[in-house]
Amino acid sequence: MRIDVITIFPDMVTDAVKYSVVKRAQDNELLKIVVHNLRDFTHDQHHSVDDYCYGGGAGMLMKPEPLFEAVESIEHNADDIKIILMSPQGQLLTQDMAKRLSLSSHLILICGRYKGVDERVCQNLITHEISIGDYILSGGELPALVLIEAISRLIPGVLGNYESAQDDSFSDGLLDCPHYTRPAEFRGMRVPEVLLSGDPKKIKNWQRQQAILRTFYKRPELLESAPLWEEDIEFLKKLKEGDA
Ligand code: 4F9
Repeated sequence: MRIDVITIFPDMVTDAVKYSVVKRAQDNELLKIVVHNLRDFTHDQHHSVDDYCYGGGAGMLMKPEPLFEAVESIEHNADDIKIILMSPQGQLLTQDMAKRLSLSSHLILICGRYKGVDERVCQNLITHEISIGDYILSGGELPALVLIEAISRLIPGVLGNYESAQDDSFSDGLLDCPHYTRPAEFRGMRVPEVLLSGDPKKIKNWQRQQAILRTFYKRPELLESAPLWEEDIEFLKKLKEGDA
């Protein structure tokens, strides 16, 4: 997979992709990340990438010419590319979306700054608009890095078998159950006895119920789309009746 990033802060992106799983993906040649400085595609003396808004109002807008030229400078196959603008107006990033994007062969991520980008960029250059949440940031660089990390982990071969197997059991639409490590007792706080029991069936059962319990209290809306077993539904019913 190849990801091109267009930004006015290239160092911010180049530095951040030198760590952890994203670094490993690149080292193993499963992912190639190329960062482009938007100012390299300006032609005026001041290398301006932004300008005032027609119709007035506060704030600057990103100019269309450098963005079009930056995208056009990237060699790509037209039918197999997604040109993505990181924007608070985009579709909300989810694990499912990351999974779908991880199957792509080429992404171009555009990091907006200022008040946004000229509408002609949205209408005629980009193919997707993605948000990482309902809050305002100063620019799309951190959102682009979040997207890169979420996608990198899903590229086949990037995670070891152990890591991805671990992931599978938690990407079942529920929050994870609580985990404990040694010591079995710390300052009077004990690890739940069932985990010390050595009974794998009992432990699995407890972990599943804890995952449902947590999801029920912390993120109840997730239960509506999580695939549940009959025992889960039974347990949930008891929970709702205040019986568990
Ligand atoms: C982009 C916020 C994606 C959330 C870009 C200001 C942004 C953002 N997700 N905010 N520029």
